[in-house]
Formats: sequence, structure tokens, C-alpha cells
Amino acid sequence: MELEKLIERFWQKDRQALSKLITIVENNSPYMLDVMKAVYPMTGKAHILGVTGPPGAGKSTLVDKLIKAFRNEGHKVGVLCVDPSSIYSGGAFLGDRIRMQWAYEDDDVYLRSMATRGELGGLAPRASEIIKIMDAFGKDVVIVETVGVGQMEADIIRYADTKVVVSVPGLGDQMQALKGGILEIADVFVVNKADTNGALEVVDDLKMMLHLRKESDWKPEIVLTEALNNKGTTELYQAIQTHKNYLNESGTAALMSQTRREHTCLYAMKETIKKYIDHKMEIEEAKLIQKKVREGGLNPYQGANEIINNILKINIREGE
Ligand SMILES: Nc1nc2c(ncn2[C@@H]2O[C@H](COP(=O)(O)OP(=O)(O)O)[C@@H](O)[C@H]2O)c(=O)[nH]1
Ligand SMILES: [Mg+2]
Repeated sequence: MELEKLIERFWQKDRQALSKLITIVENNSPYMLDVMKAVYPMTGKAHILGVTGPPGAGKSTLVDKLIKAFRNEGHKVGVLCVDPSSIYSGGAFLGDRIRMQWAYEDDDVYLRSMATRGELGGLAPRASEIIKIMDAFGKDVVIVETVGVGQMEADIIRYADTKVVVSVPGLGDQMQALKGGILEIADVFVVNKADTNGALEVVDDLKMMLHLRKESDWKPEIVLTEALNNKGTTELYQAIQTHKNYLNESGTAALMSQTRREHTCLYAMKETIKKYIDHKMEIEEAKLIQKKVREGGLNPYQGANEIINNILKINIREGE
């Protein structure tokens, strides 16, 4: 079978096979769960680093420098960039591509951007599966860059072991937005563009906000950077390593793995049932019920019940 060959090539570290498996997951193709089942045993080794912040904060510039820092230590790096705004602005990834040309030429760096095609639902879990594939391929670190503006990005960043939140001077209201959600889950704060006015004020603002955070063993570090000039990136690298060590030593990493395994199982179950429904909707009886619903002869909710009870044969009683 085609898929088996592909997976075999994946284990032989064929980057093209890696790309193809990721595409299967990205498109949510029928083979998605088969791919995941096959690669899963080799996952769990990579450190997952989330980098989020408003558009233009310098995340990609920073990621570029971080890749270099990880490569200097001999780590293999995977990068997943999830930037829905790029479908509107068009050139965003092109700019990244030129900047990161050196990384495309390094066999131990794998860069991938994820298009959203306007359908945001289900994006976060799929991003998480793509991270697993890079992990299984043998990446020591997987960096996920997301634009930190909405719930979806917050969902993606939740999958990261270490969550880096990038802010810059002159954000104004966006700083307020940071207070919600993202602030609570950040492990390391970066104030980038430290070469511009107002960086120290941002640091003060963040310190104030940190007082409002729930008491915890981990005290997020605030790192000043000039990504463009490669300043502060060594300190950021160190802060990330410190957090990684904290996760391992405090037992937090083990707890996170437990939750992740549970979520993965739940996700696989839901996807399997979805697939089963799609399959069953093809049979004549289901089509007849659908026809009745379509033509207004049957209440859609009642139609759903009939299909569930008589065709899927799942016994769900009202109110459960
Ligand atoms: N002045 C200054 N500009 C920066 C710095 N880091 C990045 N930039 C610029 O900010 C712009 C947006 O950078 P980019 O990395 O694409 O931001 P992203 O949208 O967060 O990924 C680019 O023009 C960068 O050259 C910095 O430290 N200082
Ligand atoms: Mg970017």
C-alpha cells in the first residue's frame, strides 16, 4: 500500500515523506488516523516551543535567531508557522522564506507553514498532530509560531511545553488584550524591538500584570531582545532551557504528558466517529431521511435522531 511505503520512507528520514504525511494530516484526509497511529510510538521526545504575539512583533525574526541558537547546540529543529493573516497579506511567508533561506538549506531544519483556508475550527488539534509528526521524525525541538490575537491561537499555544509571548513597544490596546488568556499561560515574556522607544515601559507593564497572575512555582522571566540585531537571543535561549529544566524537575512535564495522551485519545475517538458518520450517510436509508429533511417533510432534529438510532445504531436517549 502507498501509505506503508510513505511511512517506511519517513522512518528513513526522507523529508519528502515527512512533508507528505503532514499534508495528509493538514487536509484531514481519510488516512489521517492511520498516519498518527503509525508515528505515535516515536513521539514524546521533542521540546515544543510556542511563540506567539501580535502581527509584526518580530516573531519570525526571533524564530530565525532561535533556530540558529538550537542548531549551534546540535539540536534538530522543526518549525510550524500558523498565520491565518498571511492568506490576506499574501507575501508574509515569502518574506520569511527569503529571510530563512539558510534554514531551508540545512537538512536538520524543517520549516512548514500551515494554511487555514478560512476554516478555523479543528485547526488547533491538527496543528498538534503535525507537531507530533515532526517529533516522531526526530526533531529535538519543534517551534510553533502563531499570531496571538484570538482563541484559536490560544488553543494552539496550549499544546506547547514552553510558551513564549512576544510583545513590543507601542501596542496600546493590544497590551490590554494580552491580559486576557495569553498572559495566564505565558512561561517566558519577550519584549522585542528593544532598540525602539518604550521597551522599558512594556517591561514595567508586564511586571505589573504578573502580580495579578495566580500564585505558581514558576515565575516567568521577561527578556529584552532586538531580534533584528540578534541581541538578547542567547538570554532567551537560556530562559527557554531554564523553563524546560523546571518542567522536568518539578514533575510538570510528566503531568502534561498524561493530559496530552488523554486529549489525543479523545480527539482520535471523535475523528473516528465523524468518519463513521460520513461513511454511513452514504447508505440508501440515510439518504432517504436526508431527502425528507431537505424537502421539509421531516424536522431536522428528528431526522438526526432517526439516523442516530436506526442507521448508526447508537443508543442515545433524550437528555443524555
Ligand atoms: N526595530 C526593530 N525591528 C524589528 C526587530 N525585530 C524584527 N523587526 C522588524 O519587524 C518587522 C516584522 O517582523 P516579523 O518577524 O515578520 O514579525 P512577525 O509578524 O511577528 O513574525 C520586520 O520588518 C522586522 O525586520 C527589532 O528587534 N527591532
Ligand atoms: Mg511571522
